[in-house]
Amino acid sequence: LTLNVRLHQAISLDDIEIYYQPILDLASRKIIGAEALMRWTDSELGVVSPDEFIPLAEKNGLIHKLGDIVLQRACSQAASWQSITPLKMAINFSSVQFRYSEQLQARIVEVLAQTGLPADKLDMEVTESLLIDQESGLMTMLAYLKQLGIEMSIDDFGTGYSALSYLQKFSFSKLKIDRAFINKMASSKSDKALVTAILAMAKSLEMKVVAEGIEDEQQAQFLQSHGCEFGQGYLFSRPVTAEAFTQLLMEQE
Ligand code: G
Ligand code: G
Ligand code: NA
Repeated sequence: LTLNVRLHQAISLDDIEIYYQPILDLASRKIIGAEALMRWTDSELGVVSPDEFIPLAEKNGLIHKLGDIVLQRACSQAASWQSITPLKMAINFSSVQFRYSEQLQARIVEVLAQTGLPADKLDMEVTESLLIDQESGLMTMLAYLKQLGIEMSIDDFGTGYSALSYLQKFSFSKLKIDRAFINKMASSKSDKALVTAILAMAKSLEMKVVAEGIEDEQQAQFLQSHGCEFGQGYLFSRPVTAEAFTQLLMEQE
């Protein structure tokens, strides 16, 4: 209950911050994108992880408001970063946000217009759970957003149930390999085999791949040599404030 009340308060006091983690082209090691990640430090509770407050927000409906804050701020930030480098902004969308799919779709179109961010610079990250209880309008909506130029990505790939061919039907053009697999590649032959197989299948279906949670050079090299084009992880940078991210962009130009 406390957390619930504090979260309402955090939203009205504008206490939710957005951090940005660079997404790199593994070959050139240049930043080609950013993932927007919510951060909340409560004056009494301290740092509250999104793993804690997002599931709560999905239950009490605050996810719609939170999602809108991230959408608005991250698109506005990405629009201003275009003058430094043409990066894509990856934003996480909860499956719950798609329950009001018409409003969500309208709001995305509106925010792109307001912020001036080109549609092809927005990357929507959703999880496989979105496709479980697919209502009829979902496929139409995803196809519409894709046709605007928005990239649709599947997050945490490998933890859910989707087949790659199925994702392709739903207009997804990119997948993010869950960091649990990347993390275990060095110690687990089967995880390494799984990652290799995902990369091979993604290639034959012409889907782009981002590996998450890259923490060392060995992982980066292995992934790159097996056809993974993009990467994200502590090896390159942790999620940082907008100011720090701007600095990273300036340094590479
Ligand atoms: O940043 P961190 O690893 O602590 O995030 C934990 C989880 O919270 C991740 O699964 C991430 O996708 C999720 N998360 C972070 N920011 C957002 C957001 O803006 N929207 C949604 N739906 N999930 C988010
Ligand atoms: O589920 P999602 O992909 O949105 O998760 C992103 C989360 O992963 C963020 O909370 C971010 O802080 C975390 N993260 C990003 N890079 C790394 C990494 O290299 N190692 C670990 N352990 N976590 C990472
Ligand atoms: Na994500």
